[in-house]
Amino acid sequence: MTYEGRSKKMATKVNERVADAASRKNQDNPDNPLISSDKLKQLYSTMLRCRLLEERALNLKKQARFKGHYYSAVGQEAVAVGAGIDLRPEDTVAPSHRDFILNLIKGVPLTAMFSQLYGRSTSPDKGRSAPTHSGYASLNIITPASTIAAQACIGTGIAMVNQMKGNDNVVVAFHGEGATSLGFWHEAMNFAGVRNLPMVFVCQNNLWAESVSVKLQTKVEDMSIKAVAYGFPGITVDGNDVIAVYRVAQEAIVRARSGGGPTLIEAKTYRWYGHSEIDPAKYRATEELEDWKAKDPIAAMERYLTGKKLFSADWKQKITSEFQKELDAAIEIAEKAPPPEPIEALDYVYSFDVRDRELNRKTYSPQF
Ligand SMILES: Cc1ncc(C[n+]2csc(CCOP(=O)(O)OP(=O)(O)O)c2C)c(N)n1
Repeated sequence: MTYEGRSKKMATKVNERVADAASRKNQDNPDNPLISSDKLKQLYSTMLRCRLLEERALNLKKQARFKGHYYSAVGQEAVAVGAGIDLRPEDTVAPSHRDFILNLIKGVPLTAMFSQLYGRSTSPDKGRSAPTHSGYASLNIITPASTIAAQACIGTGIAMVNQMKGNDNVVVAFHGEGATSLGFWHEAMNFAGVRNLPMVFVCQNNLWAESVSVKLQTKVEDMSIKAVAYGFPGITVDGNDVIAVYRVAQEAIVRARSGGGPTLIEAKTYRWYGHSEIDPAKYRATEELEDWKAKDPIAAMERYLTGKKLFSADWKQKITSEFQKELDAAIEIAEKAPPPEPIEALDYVYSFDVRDRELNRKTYSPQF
């Protein structure tokens, strides 16, 4: 069988299982296969809160209220929400630079998130990885590194630890399609496949890696096909359909938890803004952006919920105004918090002896 044929067969198998599961009626709500009304509403409200957070953070950056860059995920919210919403605190998220909202989804307090953006002493890592390279140890969110795809490798190490300990925790690694062109990513995929690790790779294919089109990065149309080389399922899903992402991710997570090994999910989506706040994204056509804006995952879910009589403008307004107040409060705390003391930069880096040397470089004389 050809390479494409094998991959399609694998993807079809996964599709069949998803369809099977979907056809079983949800006992809580027989009108909605698998997903309860509460879950549907939670998927929507979480996407909305992610959008509000992203827009606010980007605007603060544009006003130069904090330093560094901001990599907005506006337009892509359905992927992080669909794949991340039901993760347990013990599950690990291995994020990339565009995944700040995963912190919100996994339950990191907003005060910690904004303190991180502002690099304040109140941030979990005392400003070391500001602004968006934001991790949170107690909820098992690895701090992203700038090095693309690096976190996928670190994620495999954590998945291996989970496997050795015999627990049922999973690791979900998020990255862009650009990451799939890097050696790190292939090493992580290979290792996860060989060891049958409890892991899910979520590739957010937004068509651009900075200014490089996906067509200049890889000859394959679907990134999911790359899983074939590593012997585990790959599946492509509409990344602007939060229900589709949720179903596919649930299936992959359940399989990983129960010893069935890794899955690669490719979610096709789009970032509305430039790579970071300084990028006007002139390399892409206006029509392309407009086409994708018409596929806004949040508006699509509003239409879906309206059809199910689960949506009202008042409800949306209530979520919006309550969350804006929470954002105001967290931003105020971050803005008022002091920066870390310069000397704290040496904590966790140098032992105390070496610290003395570093602090007194001009006068230091070694003691023998
Ligand atoms: C190893 C490495 N190469 C290049 C860069 C510079 N860089 C930062 S983000 C980025 C684009 C990544 O694209 P993708 O993985 O598709 O994620 P997206 O930004 O689209 O979310 C690049 C090339 C880097 N940080 N690390």
